[in-house]
Amino acid sequence: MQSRIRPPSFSGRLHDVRTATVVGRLLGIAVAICFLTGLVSHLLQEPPGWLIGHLPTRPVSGYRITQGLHVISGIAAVPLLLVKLWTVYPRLFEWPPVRGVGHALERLSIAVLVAATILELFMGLLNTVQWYPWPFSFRSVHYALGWVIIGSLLVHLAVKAPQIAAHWRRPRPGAAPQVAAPQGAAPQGAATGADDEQLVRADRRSLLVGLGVAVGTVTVVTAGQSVTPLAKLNLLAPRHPDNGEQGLPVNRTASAAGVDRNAVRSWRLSVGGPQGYELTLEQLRALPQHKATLPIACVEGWSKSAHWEGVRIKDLLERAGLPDGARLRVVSLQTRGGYRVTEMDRTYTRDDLTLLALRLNGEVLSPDHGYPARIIAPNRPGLLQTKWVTRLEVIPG
Ligand SMILES: Nc1nc2c(c(=O)[nH]1)N[C@H]1C(S)=C(S)[C@@H](COP(=O)(O)O)O[C@H]1N2
Ligand SMILES: [Mo]
Repeated sequence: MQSRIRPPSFSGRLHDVRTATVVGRLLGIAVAICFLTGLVSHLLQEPPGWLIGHLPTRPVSGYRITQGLHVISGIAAVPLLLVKLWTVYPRLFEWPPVRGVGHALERLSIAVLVAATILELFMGLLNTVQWYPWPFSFRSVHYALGWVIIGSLLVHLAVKAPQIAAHWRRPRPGAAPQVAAPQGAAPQGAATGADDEQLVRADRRSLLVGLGVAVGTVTVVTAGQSVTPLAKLNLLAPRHPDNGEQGLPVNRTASAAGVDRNAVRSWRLSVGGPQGYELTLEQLRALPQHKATLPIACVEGWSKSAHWEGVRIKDLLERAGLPDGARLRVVSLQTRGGYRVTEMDRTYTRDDLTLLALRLNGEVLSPDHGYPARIIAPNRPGLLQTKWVTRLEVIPG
């Protein structure tokens, strides 16, 4: 019988502080990009009061870039996180597990950070394959977890500041690497002299090269869903921008949205305002038509540019007695599922490029792309590019 519990020992050379720091820094960059681009996405989709009336419509492909980066950095974070966790996992067996209040809080913050990051990446990945098995709102939970991650990451960085600072100082020649293994249990094979230090460096280099290859591979085989020149290499991403009728993927089909054929046949566009009115499709087609080349940039990671033609929202509102545009509620013929009704900021309704599009890439909109009429606006998340539009209501204020 052993008189005391012995922590397991770890023979790997790379459970050291330096490796953890180098990998952690790369992971930190991916997380920071993910967080900031996620924030942009959230603000565009659910603008707080102070932002209403100021949502930017330029650059026109801004959301395509930020959301593309969001999904790319999120996918790259998966191998980075796995390697980071492998580097530091011996610390799970630290003995004694708690050495005081400060230490307990530090461990708790890491537990929260790791759990939230794993959940966040997992949720995000499922979202890119359009799978929402959650009983809760994906977006609000994904957003809240983002703040949990950033908060616990800042605590973690503050605690680790001394080690991070040490990383930037060149080690004395022959100095032993600091080992992140359990207290009191020097890992077998831990480097002790200059030769061993050489070995650790060689090992670390191999690990980082392997990690670089892994990150590069997952990026290159998925980024093509938003980065057109990489489209041919887009082997693993769930969406291919070239698939889908009229040269554009379909997010939700007319039948999935419960768009009723009879409703389409008796379709009218109604526009609110001081001089609100209704138009038939023929009347709408008789109004001045404008062209715009704008992308659909889906929150799920794919994006594709297309040529659109239709009537300016600006012109429709002016005709209704709203020469300065208006904040709009856009109502579609959809009968089930999300995005049936969306809101549009005044900045979009005033913009020359915001169209009620009737044509896509030279053809009349197909039913699945929103026939008879849909919204297309610059720098706007795909899920707000409402299809099957039938009513534009003015939101007062
Ligand atoms: N009415 C309605 N409009 C909608 C949607 C929807 O589900 N219902 N999906 C949105 C989403 S999430 C995207 S990415 C774009 C995709 O447009 P597309 O299917 O024409 O490519 O349409 C948007 N417009
Ligand atoms: Mo979307």
